[in-house]
Amino acid sequence: MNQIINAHTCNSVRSNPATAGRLSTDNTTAIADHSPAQGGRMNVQRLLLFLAGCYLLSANASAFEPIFDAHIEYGAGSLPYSVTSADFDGDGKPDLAVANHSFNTVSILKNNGNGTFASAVNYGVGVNPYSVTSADFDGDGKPDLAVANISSNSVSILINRVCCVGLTGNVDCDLADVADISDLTALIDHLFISLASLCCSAEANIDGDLGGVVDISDLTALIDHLFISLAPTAPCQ
Ligand SMILES: [Ca+2]
Ligand SMILES: [Ca+2]
Ligand SMILES: [Ca+2]
Ligand SMILES: [Ca+2]
Repeated sequence: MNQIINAHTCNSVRSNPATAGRLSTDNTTAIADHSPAQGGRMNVQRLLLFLAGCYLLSANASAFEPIFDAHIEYGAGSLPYSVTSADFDGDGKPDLAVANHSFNTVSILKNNGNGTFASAVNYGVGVNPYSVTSADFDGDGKPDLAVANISSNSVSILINRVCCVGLTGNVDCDLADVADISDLTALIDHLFISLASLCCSAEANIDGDLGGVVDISDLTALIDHLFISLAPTAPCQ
């Protein structure tokens, strides 16, 4: 099959099937010439191959053809100069970070999971942020932020400290996100001994009550998880 298969030749055949008989590498040799003297049977086979190629070309082209809905506006800070995307809260859906030049902030817009985004939450950075990018700078698996500040000649690094991802129980906020005896100790300390504040109260809401209260019920749930039923802890809220 020596004819050129591209959008031009395919469209030519679609718009005028009669041209099929003239398509070939040099557009002069007949492909679908039915004359026995011209080897018509072989040329019909080549025409079928050509049309199959057009079909594949069309299928591949449609797979990459972008079609966008009307735009939706979300508020950020003043003079947003730069935007990047990463899954900042670990729910598997890409979120947005926007550098706001005049507000000296970065806005984080969490992905609702259906193509919409939650309202911006702002974090302070240097003076007149000009661009923002994301990478895991501390190696904990969570994307962090780096912001270039044009007027303070600096880069702001914002380490991502996601509070509770997946299941609860990592009361001591260890980087491996493991629920074990250390978390039981931390919870007992919080509830009965030093009453120290928690690094992430959502991790300690182990029974998953909707109010997010951390109390003896959570201690009971953690003991059950670790020593008795071994049932999974409640999901983070
Ligand atoms: Ca996300
Ligand atoms: Ca990180
Ligand atoms: Ca832990
Ligand atoms: Ca609770």
